[in-house]
Amino acid sequence: MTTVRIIGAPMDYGADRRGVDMGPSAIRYAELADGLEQAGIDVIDAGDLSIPRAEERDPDAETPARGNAKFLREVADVSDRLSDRVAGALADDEFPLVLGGDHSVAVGSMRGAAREADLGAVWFDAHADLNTPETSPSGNVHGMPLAAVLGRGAFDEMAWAHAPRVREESIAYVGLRSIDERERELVRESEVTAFTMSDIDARGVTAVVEDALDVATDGTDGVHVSLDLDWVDPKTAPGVGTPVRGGATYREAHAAMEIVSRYHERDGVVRSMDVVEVNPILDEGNETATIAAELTASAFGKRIL
Ligand code: B3U
Ligand code: MN
Ligand code: MN
Repeated sequence: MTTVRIIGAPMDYGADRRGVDMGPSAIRYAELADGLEQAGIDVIDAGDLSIPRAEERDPDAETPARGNAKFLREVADVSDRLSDRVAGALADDEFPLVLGGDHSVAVGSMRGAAREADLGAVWFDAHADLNTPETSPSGNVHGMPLAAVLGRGAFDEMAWAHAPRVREESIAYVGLRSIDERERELVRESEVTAFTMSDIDARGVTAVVEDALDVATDGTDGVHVSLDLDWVDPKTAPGVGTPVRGGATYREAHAAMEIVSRYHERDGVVRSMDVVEVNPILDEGNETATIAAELTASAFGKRIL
């Protein structure tokens, strides 16, 4: 039986709007553990990493090659500690489930999961998260985690960021619909496979997610699933920092997670997962956290019947 180890990463250094630091609490409150248990999963909650409040820190502290990236020193520290926790869960034969926090937590998740394995990734997101400190229009690291693990731009020099066992060609986006001007070039020129919302419209979510999982499993030892709740349409999941209309419907989102679970049941390929960008301050009645918990249970095999 699979044992999931929940690791909370209440970090909001990577985002402009405060609130995602409350994500882990809100997702737990939405009965994540119950949902997973209903899917036949054993759950261990390892609690939260302790993370100083952003107000107590200096966003512009000097770090080498920081560019305009904010709170880089703090993100680096969390990333190092989180990657140890994720690698520790895997060493104990448990499945690391990281609750964010903003999407920069994925750097720690992926570095931890890629320590002993060649790691692919399926990135459910409205955004490409491929900015570097040089190209980012906002300076927010939550728009950069994929560039970080790939060691692109200034991240090349940063040992806390670069995960050498993650290759571009093993990464697939699902649901893109908001990409910055300079980032568009980066995505086009990269080896990352990009499935946009247009692909979902044209081909249906099932075919797209199967293709994405094929990309991420091909030639790797396992797959990281990164679920940014802004992938889902903001009418359904309003509690996110950077909502973009035209996202996945409630049913499409569940269908996608059910495909993830089927792949996992068949080949045991999914190695780690993070659920990020839930912002309870912007939410309506904890709806987004509830959907996050439900989608996670679907990803672990909870079915209607
Ligand atoms: N691409 C923009 C916006 C953004 C990225 N990820 C989120 N928002 N959540 C940026 O700031 O890099
Ligand atoms: Mn993201
Ligand atoms: Mn996003």
